[in-house]
Amino acid sequence: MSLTRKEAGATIHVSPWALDHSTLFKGNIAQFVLNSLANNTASVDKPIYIDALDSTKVITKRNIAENLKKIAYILKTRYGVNEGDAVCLLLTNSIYLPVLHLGILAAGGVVSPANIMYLPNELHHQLHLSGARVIITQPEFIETARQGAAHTEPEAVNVEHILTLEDLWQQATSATESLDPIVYPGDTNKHKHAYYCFSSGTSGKPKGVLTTHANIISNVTQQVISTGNNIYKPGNVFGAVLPMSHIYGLSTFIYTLPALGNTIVVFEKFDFQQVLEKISEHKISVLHIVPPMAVLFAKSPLLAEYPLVRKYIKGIMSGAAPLSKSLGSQLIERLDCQIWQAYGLTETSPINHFPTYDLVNYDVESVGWLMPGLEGRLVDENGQDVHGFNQPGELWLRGPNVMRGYIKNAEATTEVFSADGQWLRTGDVAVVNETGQWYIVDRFKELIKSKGHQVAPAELESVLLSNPDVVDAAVTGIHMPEEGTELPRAFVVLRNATVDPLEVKRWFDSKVARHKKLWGGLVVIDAVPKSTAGKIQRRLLRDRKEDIVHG
Ligand code: 4UV
Repeated sequence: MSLTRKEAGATIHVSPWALDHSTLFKGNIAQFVLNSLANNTASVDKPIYIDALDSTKVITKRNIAENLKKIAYILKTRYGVNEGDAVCLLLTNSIYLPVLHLGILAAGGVVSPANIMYLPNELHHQLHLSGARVIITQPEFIETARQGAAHTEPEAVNVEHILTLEDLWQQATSATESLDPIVYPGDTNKHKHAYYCFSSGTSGKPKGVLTTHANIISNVTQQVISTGNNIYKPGNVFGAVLPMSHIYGLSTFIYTLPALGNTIVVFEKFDFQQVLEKISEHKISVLHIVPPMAVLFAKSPLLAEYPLVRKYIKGIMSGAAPLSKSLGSQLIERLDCQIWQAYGLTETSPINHFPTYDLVNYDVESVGWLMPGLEGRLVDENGQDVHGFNQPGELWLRGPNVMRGYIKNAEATTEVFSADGQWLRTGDVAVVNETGQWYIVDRFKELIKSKGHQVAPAELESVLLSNPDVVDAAVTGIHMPEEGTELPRAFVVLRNATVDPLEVKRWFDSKVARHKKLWGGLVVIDAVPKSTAGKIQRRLLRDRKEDIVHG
């Protein structure tokens, strides 16, 4: 089967799987999940979510169906959440979070998940763009939520309710009334937003991604088709160690796995030893991880103390950043299980490549094959199409899971799409071989992936420049293969020689969330290298060898 065709002089790569667009569910994703659960042959009392630390706490198929409708009712009638209203979630993982998420969608609301590491000003940025009037959080983040809502820069926001998930859950479970998911007739779900995750795209500060119900229904369907009877099959027990506030955990644990009737053991956070302990207790067979977690599984001596991990774990899916061949091979040897990679973007709701097309010939360094209904194109730095196999180019994508654009940012939306508006420019450099397997080999865009989280250099630069002692600044990601991650490093021009760079670094680290701190250090330079157009030449910075200030 040929996986390429020509179109107006371009080589278009196509998926080996077919997607019949006419079969895509039209409507609300909450209804889609409910229908999928109902059609699943498992008993209504089957646990879908189990609390990793207390297996008496479970959410069954029946609980999801009943409680999401009650949550929708309470949100609409007591908190005024109507169609199109954003609700900000500042929450750690729990078995209740997915039901809340689906309840917001059932009410017609839009979920705006926030990173729990955010400082108030970072939360404010998200509240400002999403326009959320309700924040649902937990006791330890109430103060961050209050301060974020009270910020006035660049503009005041209008948050009317800050409440805890526990409070909402109690109200919902004692309610006698409920609300069926709002119906989106015809093709209208192509315009109805489901959630706003944040991404810096190809450049600039984090932007809210407009993901529609149709986008996410497409991507879940694409995953269901491509997984076939592999990986996402109900006999497996999945461990949710990734945050459900990031698109990877959100999409996998809130939509795809429950829709397929799988059981998910939910960890509040990733604690390596705890995960090792709980794998045998819950007989967890598949984990979704990011590469820094892969380093622990590949190298930590702790693993030897838990021999049952090797018995129970059958497969590990890695994503959100590159997993090197050597790390992948070490995992296979140490865990005696299958290792897969998938490739996704917030802008594509999220998965574009999946490894299940040919698991026998799948190469662990590859991200697999294009998902059903997706088309890819490779374009070089001069805007010329790349032809032939194993030739690098920027990956452009077209398909039903591609976002509509960024909230209140027409300029960035125009920039991230091709001139004809048809293709999303991913900013990633990829190659594809004769078998249709894809490899992500580099990144054109500015993004730094720090432990799986997005970090936008432009955001860190603007914080640095707000310090009067910093005359100019550039931030780039330093690749740390041993740690399976990139780390943000700042290059700064200081006001004069009396300014202490360590002070500047400490000041900076107090202004940003944990994952944005300068873990890669700070370097003092004479001038930031820029192109004639004034663009920072970040690639030139990576190899600078001046003294690095840590601490
Ligand atoms: O927008 P984002 O933070 O989105 C993600 C989503 C990842 C996944 C991966 C597997 C899944 O099953 C899933 O549901 C979601 O990371 O960041 C997008 C950028 O991250 C890099 C690449 O630069 C994207 O533009 N990236 C993501 N996956 C990979 C990757 C990968 N497997 N290999 C290399 N880079």
